[in-house]
Amino acid sequence: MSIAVVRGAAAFGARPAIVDRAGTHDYDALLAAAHGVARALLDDARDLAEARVAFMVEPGFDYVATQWGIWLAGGVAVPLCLSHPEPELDYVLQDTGARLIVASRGQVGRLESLAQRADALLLTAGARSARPAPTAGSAPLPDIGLDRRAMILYTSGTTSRPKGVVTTHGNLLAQIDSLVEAWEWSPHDRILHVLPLHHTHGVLNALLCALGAGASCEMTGGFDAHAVWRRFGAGGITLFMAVPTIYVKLIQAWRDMPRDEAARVAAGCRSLRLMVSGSAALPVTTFEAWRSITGHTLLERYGMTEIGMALSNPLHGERRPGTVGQLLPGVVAELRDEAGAVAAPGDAGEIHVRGPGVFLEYWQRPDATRDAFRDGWFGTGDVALVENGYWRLLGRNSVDIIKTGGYKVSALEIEEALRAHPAVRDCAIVGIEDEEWGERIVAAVVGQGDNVPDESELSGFLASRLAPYKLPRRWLLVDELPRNVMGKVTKPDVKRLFT
Ligand code: MLC
Ligand code: AMP
Repeated sequence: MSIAVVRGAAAFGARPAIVDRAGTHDYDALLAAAHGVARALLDDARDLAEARVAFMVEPGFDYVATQWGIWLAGGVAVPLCLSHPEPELDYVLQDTGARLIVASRGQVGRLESLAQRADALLLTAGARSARPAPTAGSAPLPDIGLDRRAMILYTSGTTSRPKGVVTTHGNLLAQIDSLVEAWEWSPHDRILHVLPLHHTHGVLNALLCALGAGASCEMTGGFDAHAVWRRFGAGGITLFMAVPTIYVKLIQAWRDMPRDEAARVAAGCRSLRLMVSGSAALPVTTFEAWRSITGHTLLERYGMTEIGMALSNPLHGERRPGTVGQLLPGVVAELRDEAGAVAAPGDAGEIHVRGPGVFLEYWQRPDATRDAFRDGWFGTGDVALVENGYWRLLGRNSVDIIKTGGYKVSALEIEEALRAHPAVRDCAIVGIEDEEWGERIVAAVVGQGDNVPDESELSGFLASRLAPYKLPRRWLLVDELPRNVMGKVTKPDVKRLFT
């Protein structure tokens, strides 16, 4: 899909594709707008030939028209995060070398100086969507093979700066096909989409699967607990996907509602056929509370930007809380011990994955790409075991990766940013367990000389450099960081400072 989604869309013609604040848009309108975007991007060129095109557009029709337009023109789509401060956006623009940027009217102002610095052409989204569909006389759009690069999503990891995960059209097609089959997507589905559109959960699972199946995707803004409940209450939604934090927030909001309203919105959930949780561990208490409120048994699944989705509880059959089910169609995975040998049945090991959905490379990081694979198998860094046929995640093998609100954050990236503050001699960032956020980011800081860092000063300093979801939520000033005999900071001891 990817480009295959775009090619397949003509068959869905007048069916509703996107519902956003401006109204309902059918597949024909989406295709016409995407062609307009492609022509504008191509200008006189025949093929963007995998040029990276960064775009910053709010969820809705223009976002999708831009994404599809980039693909039709032969470009690589690089969605920018709406909440990123300038330095993070600048990093992505520099790293991808994007010379074309598309921004919605509301975002153009933020991107002007960045585009200048990147020597990139800045186009306005939406302005082009009113253009007529291609006429018979216009040059044909390029023919895009499935082995071509399609998208770069930035993901934090064990390096201090985020890496660009490159997927081909073929990778995306495999990832989408797998989920459309497993979760039985159909043109009769209508998903309520509340996730950010710079990560795989929102882009692939919720948006592209819907459009690949000819279903409708409602995107009327980001996440707002009351708006979601109101929408459930109005009926007509068949699918919902979210991270555990969203379910926790929905449960909190539901408990605070007047009882008659609570009963009404919960009853509205009857129109849904599937509610999915993923991106972080779903607490069993949340699984149970959700079932008692809505009657729905959440389907928990496991995936990663680099591989798409790999494991899922069944659509039909028992969904076992605390597990991520079984292998999805087309996915091959095995558990390996620390020495790289396949783990004995019943033993824990690191999940290794292969298959057509596995990404191509980290953008311009051949060493990182090489290190991530062992004999063609991608090492996820997640440790699991198989228990009575169901896979159970046990944790990650890096303490420097934090999952907060479903976002993956690198402790090393925050530490590096914080050490640039003149009042900080040293620091350690860890994630501590949290009912609402999964993990909450906290910081232990050693001051420089007589300079005692002030918490709000440090927060402000980081906020101008890092995304809001990467900011520490608690601060502790310490004389020294706990270290082992080798002098290395011991993160488990840092965590204990906060309990
Ligand atoms: C925000 N806040 C946090 C926080 N994020 N506090 C602690 N920890 C965090 N991580 C605080 C803010 O400072 C603010 O506080 C208040 O919460 C509301 O902020 P917000 O930004 O308005 O929050 P909200 O919109 O409610 O965001 C929560 C969320 C969001 C869950 C909707 O985090 C989100 O969209 N998460 C999804 C991420 C995602 O898509 N991950 C998928 C990655 S792909 P105050 O005091 O100002 O009120 C992947 C692969 C796979 O993982 O398997 O899917
Ligand atoms: P990302 O790099 O943002 O794509 O996040 C991928 C990571 O999210 C995986 O490596 C896991 O650590 C985590 N993850 C995804 N789904 C689940 C789940 N159901 N339970 C626990 N962790 C999950």
